[in-house]
Amino acid sequence: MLQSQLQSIVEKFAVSATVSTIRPLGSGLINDTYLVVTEEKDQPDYVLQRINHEVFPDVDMVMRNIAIVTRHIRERLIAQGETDLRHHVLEFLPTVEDANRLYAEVDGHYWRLMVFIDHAVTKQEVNPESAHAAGQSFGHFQAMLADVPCQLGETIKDFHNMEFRIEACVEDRAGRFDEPAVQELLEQLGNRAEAMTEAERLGREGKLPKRVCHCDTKVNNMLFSEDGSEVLCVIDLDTVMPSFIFSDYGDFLRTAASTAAEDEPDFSKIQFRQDVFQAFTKGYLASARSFLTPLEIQMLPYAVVLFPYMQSVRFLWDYLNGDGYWKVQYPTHNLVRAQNQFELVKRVEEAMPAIKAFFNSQLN
Ligand code: GN1
Ligand code: MG
Repeated sequence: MLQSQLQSIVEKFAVSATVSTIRPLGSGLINDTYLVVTEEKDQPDYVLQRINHEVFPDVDMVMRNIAIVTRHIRERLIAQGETDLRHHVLEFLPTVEDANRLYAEVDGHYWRLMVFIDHAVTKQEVNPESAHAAGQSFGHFQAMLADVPCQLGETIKDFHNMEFRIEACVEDRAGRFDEPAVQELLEQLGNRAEAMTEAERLGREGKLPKRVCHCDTKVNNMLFSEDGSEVLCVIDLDTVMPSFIFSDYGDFLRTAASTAAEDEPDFSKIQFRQDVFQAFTKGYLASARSFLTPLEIQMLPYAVVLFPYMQSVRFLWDYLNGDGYWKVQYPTHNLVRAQNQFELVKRVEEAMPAIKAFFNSQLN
């Protein structure tokens, strides 16, 4: 996009600094992101982002959730005595037209502007140390939001609803249902469907609460201090919504504790990393244990299986329906991903005695 176009979008927001340049930032696939550099030394730079409203159809809901969450976190941090708020919570700017609105619509596209957090780095690599930091930060994020007074919206409806994800797998728009590999996977997934939908049943019985979750807990969704020693802030808040707490605990381990990428076709490379699992769990329990119910804690091992299982079902759904959601590089790419994630389910099942033994050692 032209500088002048981007500049005029920035002008829709209540920015007092003078913009010097605007340039692309990062490599995110979902949203388009730019760094807005300002001239004044005492003014921050900004991040301008176009929100992908195909993935997030209700932009207003996304930004309302983010407003509630960042305001609540800011209050919590102030109460904890934090003085450097700029580095510890995202700050979105209102528009010039409406001080209560955190996004602007321009030619059918939706934009937002936030303060750029300087002196910060992201990490792509997971090791026990960063896994521990991630556990602690995502647990702390949930803990700070455990008493949000307002109801948040579901920015992607039924996002982590296992019953819904299984039911969706009956559609076969691409006509791939009868392939032997599909049938085999469906049978194995079906054998576990009852066990994997336990959270929804317990939720209906009023035994398991939904809480504000991040719902995209990856190591690169946290900002670290420049020397890498401290997590400053959890970022990428589009998927923040009510969910069972398993979303943030289980989905991190799905990617971080597997020795192979989620589309690795050589399944013999898939192992479950006990070191990452243990470090992440220790960090998570340290910050989340105080607000979790006994049942939530007791079910954390279930969450470790649930997320590779759910991702296997979601990839298979996309394969059956013609690969409209995840980009594919070859025709069976989504099938391979679904099989890969199911392989991880089996590795986690094998590791379950060790997983449970570790929990016992931590909780007693
Ligand atoms: C999507 O694009 P990315 O990596 O942030 C998906 C996640 C899946 C993941 C699997 C909004 O996340 O739920 O786990 O792909 N996000 C959405 O690769 O569907
Ligand atoms: Mg993301």
